[in-house]
Amino acid sequence: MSEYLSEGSSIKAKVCDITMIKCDAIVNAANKTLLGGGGVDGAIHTAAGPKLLEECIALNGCETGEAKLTRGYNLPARYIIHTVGPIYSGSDKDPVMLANCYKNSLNVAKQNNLHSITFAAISTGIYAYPIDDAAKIALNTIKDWIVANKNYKVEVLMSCFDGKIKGSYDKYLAFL
Ligand code: AR6
Repeated sequence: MSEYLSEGSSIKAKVCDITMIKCDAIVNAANKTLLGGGGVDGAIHTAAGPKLLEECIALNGCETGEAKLTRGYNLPARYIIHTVGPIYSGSDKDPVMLANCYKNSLNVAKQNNLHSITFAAISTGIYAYPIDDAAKIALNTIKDWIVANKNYKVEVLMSCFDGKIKGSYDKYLAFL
């Protein structure tokens, strides 16, 4: 398995269902309402239970590229970081917005002293971001964050729903 290691922090990719992962926080690919939806967002709400929606309602939505924290409720993960990816349009703003999702999610993790973080592949499903481009942006952004936050250790897992997604991550992990 390819893995990036730097002074106690790490990034790796695994085929798994993110709702089954025990860690400090999983990162959800939400929408601006934060009120649930399809894809991984729907799976997380179903697995976490109805109290998650109650907490999400009180958050009053989330802008694209930003990130907000809730408890994990019935999930094995303690917390959920909800971020909103860009709807892929091919514009110059897409990569910036997608990078902001990863950066701001890690900032929220650090602010809350969370060290093991599992990311869904933000925007690569319903929001149609090409997986290869999204994987490259995700990994470079996370690596840059790790380097810029050297004295804060994080163990990052990229949750891949299938082997094709893992293949994209592994390809770029080898070159970080
Ligand atoms: N575990 C891990 N990854 C998953 C799971 C799972 N259980 N289920 C899906 N994926 P998507 P988006 C992968 O569509 O593109 C929602 O309706 C999936 O294969 O969930 O950011 C929201 O409410 C894909 O690689 O999120 C928004 O309206 C990745 O998760 C919209 O979809 C993200 O796919 C967000 O679209």
